[in-house]
Amino acid sequence: MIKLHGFSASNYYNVPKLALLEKGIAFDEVVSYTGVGPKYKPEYLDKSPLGKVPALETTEGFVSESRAILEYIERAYPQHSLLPATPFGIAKVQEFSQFIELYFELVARRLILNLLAGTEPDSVVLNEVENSLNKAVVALARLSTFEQFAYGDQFTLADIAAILNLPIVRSVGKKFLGKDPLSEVPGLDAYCMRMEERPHVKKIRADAANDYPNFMAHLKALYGI
Ligand SMILES: N[C@@H](CCC(=O)N[C@@H](CS)C(=O)NCC(=O)O)C(=O)O
Repeated sequence: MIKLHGFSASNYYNVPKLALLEKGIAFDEVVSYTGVGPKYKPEYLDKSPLGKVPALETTEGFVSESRAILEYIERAYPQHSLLPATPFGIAKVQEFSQFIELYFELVARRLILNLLAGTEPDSVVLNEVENSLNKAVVALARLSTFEQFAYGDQFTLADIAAILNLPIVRSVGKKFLGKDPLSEVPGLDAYCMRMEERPHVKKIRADAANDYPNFMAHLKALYGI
């Protein structure tokens, strides 16, 4: 059986985890936190060269990088496809997913350490994050109306990208920018609430909440934060 290495409080780990759940593929979970190095799981670097979470263990070997893992899962297990049927539809889903990751997740992530450690961000970084998020918010409304799904009329990888990567943007916005920038995107709040009703999304959230104290204890033990 395939094994997913990582931890449930990680949004990146949850990307392939939600895909596997939605597709009905059996898998085992192997807990591995971040901070791999001499003091913690040095052998994990053989699974994921930068020590990042997630990594997927297959019968042929390990695959790291959530995007590559999704590609493997879709091709190895075509049932309950999470991609549209046409090349154009597939490209649009990938476009949306990449947009969310590059212009929202990776931008908000610049403040994740401040969020976790409860420290004040550097004002230059904060300003850059705010400007980038404001631009991305305007652009997101051009990519999707969020009337039903993020793209098209079926649940796809675009929804997985949105559901799992946008909460960090809301958290960073509320904590450091004095507002939730995403609530300015027409239809997005209602869409997110609908997605939270999906049974597998509820499981992802419950697993994340259960794992959070363990993840924080791990960070404290390893880095003292
Ligand atoms: N590009 C990677 C990013 C994964 C990532 O950044 N994961 C975080 C956990 S949410 C991590 O492992 N961080 C530890 C580190 O960057 O050293 C992917 O898509 O899988």
